[in-house]
Amino acid sequence: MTLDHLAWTTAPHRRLNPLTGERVLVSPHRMGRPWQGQTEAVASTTMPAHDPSCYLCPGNTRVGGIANPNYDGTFVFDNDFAALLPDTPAGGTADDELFVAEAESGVCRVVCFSPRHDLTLAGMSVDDIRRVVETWIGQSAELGARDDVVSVQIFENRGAVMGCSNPHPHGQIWASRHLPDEPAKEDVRQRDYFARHGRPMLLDYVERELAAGDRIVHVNDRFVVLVPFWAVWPFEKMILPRRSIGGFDELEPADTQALAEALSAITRRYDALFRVSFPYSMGFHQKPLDGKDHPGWVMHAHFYPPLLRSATVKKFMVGFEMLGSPQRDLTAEAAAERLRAVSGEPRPDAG
Ligand code: H2U
Ligand code: ZN
Repeated sequence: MTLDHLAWTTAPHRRLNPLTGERVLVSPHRMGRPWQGQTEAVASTTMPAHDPSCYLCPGNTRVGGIANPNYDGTFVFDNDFAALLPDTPAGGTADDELFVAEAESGVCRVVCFSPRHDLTLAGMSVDDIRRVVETWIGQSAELGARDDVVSVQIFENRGAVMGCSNPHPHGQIWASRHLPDEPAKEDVRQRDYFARHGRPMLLDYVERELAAGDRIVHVNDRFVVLVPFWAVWPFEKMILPRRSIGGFDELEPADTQALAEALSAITRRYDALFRVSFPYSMGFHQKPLDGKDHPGWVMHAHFYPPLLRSATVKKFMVGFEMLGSPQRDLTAEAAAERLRAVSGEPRPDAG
């Protein structure tokens, strides 16, 4: 039996995330109340282009005593407080199924997106964002070539509400010996789908979404920005390629440019939604970098923003969500509609 479109826009239901096997409870009947769409004024602090107390600005000294160069594009350095260390001795518990631990090793880096302290991806030009993508490509290639690295996890935490300690535009890279749990789940599910259909899951998914249209937020000739059918966070989005690209090493120059354009559009729409510099955690999932073929893998970005109704009302994952499964009232389709309705143009105050 199929759940018709009308039912899933009005009646409580569960949606499956085919990438992870996890479900989200959707309760659209609770959205009966009219949409408020508040855009209360949030004190906007003007930031200097260079902050002498910022450890990421060019020429400044970091906590460990090392000075940043006077960089003028992107700048990458080894995290001074790395969560993973390259020289961890191998080992682990051998035969106790209740106390399982194994050594983990890796490399953690920080990527400054711009020398400008007061910019964000949304405020940067597409060409400058393209340089960030090129930096990710280079880092993924360099770290992925190591024998002791299988996973290169590229991500950005934005905004104090996401625990980001510094407004200077930057992201992180954690490269590790083992595939972490999220990409590991996606690996199993994409592998299984490919074995059964002979096509990558996410390529089929993108084609079906483009045909349906109601969860699409932005499209260019190489990438699609959408609110996934199984979105958990109110305004969760994904960037998906329109052809089979497994990882950063497979991006052609035109893909790089188009990915930068998609990143610009996604972040600008976020900022426009509640007229605030929108907080989120974002990151890319790509194939394991173990030198093997992963034909079922399609690289993609996830954007997980915590805001629910306004610049200050955030979603909490508590109660049933902690103990049962995540839940949302606003459907993915309604979220996509709101994101389409706002402009992807720069904010007037963007740098
Ligand atoms: P956030 O993206 O969560 O704000 O983290 C910034 C990173 O920068 C954080 O991982 C690192 C922290 O360890 N850092 C340095 O490597 N050197 C410094 O001087 C301060 C912060
Ligand atoms: Zn700075």
